[in-house]
Amino acid sequence: MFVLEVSGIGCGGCVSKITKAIQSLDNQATVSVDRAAGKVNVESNESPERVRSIVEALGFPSKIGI
Ligand SMILES: [Cu+2]
Repeated sequence: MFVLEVSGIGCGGCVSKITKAIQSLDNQATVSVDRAAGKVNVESNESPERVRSIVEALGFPSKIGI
């Protein structure tokens, strides 16, 4: 599992956009979004960097958390 720190998750629509985008890379991915904390927890075989870049391509500045 890895965590992305994501800015600008304003509403539930953003949460579902982000979730769907990650699942389009890996349909087995488990995604859980903590909107208040700006953290997206991802369980996936995809690399954190690929997941980060697809989230960023949606317009959400993202970095890989620790
Ligand atoms: Cu939104």
